[in-house]
Amino acid sequence: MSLFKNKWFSKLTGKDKQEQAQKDAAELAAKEQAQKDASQESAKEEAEDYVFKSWFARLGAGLSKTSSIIGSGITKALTSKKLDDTALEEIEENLILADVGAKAANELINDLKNHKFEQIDEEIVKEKLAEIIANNISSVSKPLNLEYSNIPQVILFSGVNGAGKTTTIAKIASQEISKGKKVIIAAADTFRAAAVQQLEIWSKRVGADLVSGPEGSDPAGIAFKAYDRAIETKSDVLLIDTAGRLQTQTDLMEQLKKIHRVINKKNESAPHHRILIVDATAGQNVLNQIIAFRETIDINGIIITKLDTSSKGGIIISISKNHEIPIHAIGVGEKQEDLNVFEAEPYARALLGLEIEDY
Ligand SMILES: Nc1nc2c(ncn2[C@@H]2O[C@H](COP(=O)(O)OP(=O)(O)O)[C@@H](O)[C@H]2O)c(=O)[nH]1
Ligand SMILES: [Mg+2]
Repeated sequence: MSLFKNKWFSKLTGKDKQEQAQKDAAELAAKEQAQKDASQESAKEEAEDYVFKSWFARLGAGLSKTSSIIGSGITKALTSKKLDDTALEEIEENLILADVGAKAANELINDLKNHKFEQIDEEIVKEKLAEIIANNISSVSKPLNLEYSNIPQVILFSGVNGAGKTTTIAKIASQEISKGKKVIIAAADTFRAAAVQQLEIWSKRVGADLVSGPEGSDPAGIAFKAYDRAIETKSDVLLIDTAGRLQTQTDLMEQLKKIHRVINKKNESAPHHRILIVDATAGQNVLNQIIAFRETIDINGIIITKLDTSSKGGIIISISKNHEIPIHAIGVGEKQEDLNVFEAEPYARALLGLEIEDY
């Protein structure tokens, strides 16, 4: 009995040891995993920091053509270290040159005039003007907010030829896919065969599913087919590319309306986003484009491209003064990472050639 008991006890202790060893091993594994998670997390944070830092750098560089007009205008206007009427007029003229628009430029200058400066120097005036500009445009700065649900979020893109629709769609598709979302692109620009080919290359590169049709086929039919495919494949986002058109081409505007109608019949809240892509180099013409596309498909968002090739970067201020339409994003180059959310303060600082701080 005692032998048996002993044996039993020794067995029990052996089991205890085994359990203890297992427990230790599990604790060690958990600790290692936690360390791994922490280092992955910090690597992710570093990568995010890098993206943001490099975005601010790209934003500053992208707007340099515009900031060299506005910024150097201020430097020149303040050589006498006085912010008198002549200096204010000179600053105003440069704002207009950068396509801020006469009315908006006048309002900004009035705000600047009403500010009591304790000391006048170039840096202080630029800082103040950046603050005034940021306050003026902050209400239109709204990132694209996609509400993922069991039905796809549909975004209809419009804009004149060459504005940057296809490139912007590819950039958005890539950003959504990297978030783990399933994306379908409808190549409803059947006007030119090259347009479909361009999207084929892009969608392969970013990993999106593409619905297209032969050259000259009905764009609304493609949008219709793409919507069904998005439902079947339980996709999160459907991006519809359309043919570039001038706002004055009524038949093409009718075609755009038809795409809108077809999607809206499928789901009355779709297309959830109707985004107009505008090219910053078009300057004040952009304002007429907004009016025309607003009438046609009631656009509810704007993306501005090519700020890097334009000295008319002030156009965003003009847009925000004339239209209460959210500006979702801005493009400062052709690469994927050159499209980012539009934020008032970094933009205003970049416009004046000021340092953009990390925050
Ligand atoms: N520099 C620069 N080029 C851009 C930007 N966005 C688009 N592009 C270029 O503009 C051209 C027309 O773009 P695309 O997307 O085909 O315009 P779409 O006709 O509206 O579809 C292409 O060469 C793009 O690479 C941008 O933000 N900066
Ligand atoms: Mg295109």
